[in-house]
Amino acid sequence: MENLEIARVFSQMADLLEIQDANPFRVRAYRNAARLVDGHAKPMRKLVEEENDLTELPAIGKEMARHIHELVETGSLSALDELAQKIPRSLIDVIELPGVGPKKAKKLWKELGIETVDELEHRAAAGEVAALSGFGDKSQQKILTGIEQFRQHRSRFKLVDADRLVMPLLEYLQQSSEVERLEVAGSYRRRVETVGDIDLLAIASDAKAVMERFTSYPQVTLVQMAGTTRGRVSLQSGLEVDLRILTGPSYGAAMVYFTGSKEHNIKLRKRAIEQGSRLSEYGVFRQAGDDEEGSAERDPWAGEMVAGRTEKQVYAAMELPWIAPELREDRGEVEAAARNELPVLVDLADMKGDLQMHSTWSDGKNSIEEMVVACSARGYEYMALTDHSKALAMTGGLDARRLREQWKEIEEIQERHPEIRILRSQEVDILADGTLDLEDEMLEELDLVVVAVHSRFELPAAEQTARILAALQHPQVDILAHPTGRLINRRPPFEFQLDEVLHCAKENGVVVELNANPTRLDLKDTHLMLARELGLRVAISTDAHRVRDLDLMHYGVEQARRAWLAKEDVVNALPLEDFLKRQ
Ligand code: DGT
Ligand code: CA
Ligand code: CA
Ligand code: ZN
Repeated sequence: MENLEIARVFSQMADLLEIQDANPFRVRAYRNAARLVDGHAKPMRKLVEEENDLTELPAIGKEMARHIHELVETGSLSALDELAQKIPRSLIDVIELPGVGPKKAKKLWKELGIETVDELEHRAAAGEVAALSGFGDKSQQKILTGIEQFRQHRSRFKLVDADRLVMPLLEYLQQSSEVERLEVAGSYRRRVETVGDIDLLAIASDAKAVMERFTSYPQVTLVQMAGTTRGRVSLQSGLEVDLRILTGPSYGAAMVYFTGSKEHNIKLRKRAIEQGSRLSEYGVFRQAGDDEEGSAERDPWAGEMVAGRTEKQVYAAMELPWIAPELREDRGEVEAAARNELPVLVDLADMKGDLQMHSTWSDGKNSIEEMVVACSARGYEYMALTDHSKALAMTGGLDARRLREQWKEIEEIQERHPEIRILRSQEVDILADGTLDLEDEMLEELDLVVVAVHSRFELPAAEQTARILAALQHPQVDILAHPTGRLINRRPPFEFQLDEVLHCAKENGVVVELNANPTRLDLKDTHLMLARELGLRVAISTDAHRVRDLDLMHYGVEQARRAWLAKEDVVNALPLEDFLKRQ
């Protein structure tokens, strides 16, 4: 069980205890434990394996330590199961809605019998919630808006969280000798920044055995369905997983179908029809008679099957080259494929450097040398150290004096590591008036100037835009970092005119960042497509705050691929020489 899941169990405990009017001290203990576990660098699983004393962790007492052991060893928590006997588990989602909380959830449950978000939506829409004492029209409206947000955000998992939850499940299933092939399709395979659910496809020598193994995965809290070829379960984390068991001759067609997107599939099916064939999750079939539509409804295998085993064959049967999953969004990829004009997408192996990272000089967790060794180990030719500037005092941002001291250290480390070029840089704050948080003479001595907005997100759009435009016009600026400021599922982008900013970046030769941190992914895919159309170049940077964050680069590359970017569009895919000479 992963930290994320353990943390979720703890916060569910806290929610249910709160509804029970349990001792607030106990509730807080669970909340604190949840926060600690979620933020902990090392998996609890490992700590337990290595027989560490968990009570040495802050916020973990004897009871929490026992719980963690139980969760790691059994995948569930008996204390939560006991609580859920008295209080429906589904109330947890209700409690976590904006404008609800434990007290109101309890009232909704006791007085209206509401146990789920769906029921709450129903009853609120019918006006029944406003009639409860302590609620009223306003509060009812707030709940309805909250439910909308819940459906948009909370029900979707960040890709990185999905990765953490899916990997152990795949490993578990693959341990079974009956599994011959197993892959993830859906939005996960398209590397969408958030996923609604997970779609697994498998070929099995014994479908029944594999289905049984799937539904008995220790993290399963609910088996929604378990047929012979399809199963669907909910996991402890709230993630829902579909498993479909397929046959070899249709595997490729099913991969195309279940990878989606739905819009991509619709476009493909239309093309098939135009070519006198039929595409389905079973394969590509040549039309036999004139009564095609009808016969296919009666028999999905009607007509002559011309492809199905591999995706490549399925696309080829429609006279198309294979299309990378990241492109399958019906954003022109089918048309481009038909003209044989698909871009050669940037790949993780193309990346030659990382242009944003922090060290212990500001808010990073590793020393400069540790970061250098790690970048060098990743085969990079260059790296930029971008500790914060002084306006971000809470991060220990550097003023001119400390920056010069840092340069001395960089120089020494550079001598020991000639294999990688360490660029002197800084993540310079764009101040509220659009000026930069570092003196011009210092900016001139930097190898790379990265600028970013970290404050005053609430400025009116016109002011925010003007602020950023002013910064971009500064002659020393090289890169605009995390341009929209959004945090996925947590904070919307601040309000400003992105198109104006992109135009201004183009005019001033400023590169825009694609921050690869999976919570940011900023710019996002559709924005990057705009940037690409304008001929802007993009820097894919991890914004690492510790060595292991450097491995988040692939999330950036995947997002870049979704935006059709080739390596030529990515400035840090350039070899060192070209990077230094770039315009
Ligand atoms: P998600 O789970 O919301 O992140 O997004 P997806 O794309 O994984 O969607 P999901 O899980 O509902 O379905 C997986 C794939 O199955 C989807 O990408 C395309 C295919 N699919 C599902 N429903 C339909 C449909 O009604 N028509 C077509 N053409 N394809 C569908
Ligand atoms: Ca899905
Ligand atoms: Ca699904
Ligand atoms: Zn930043």
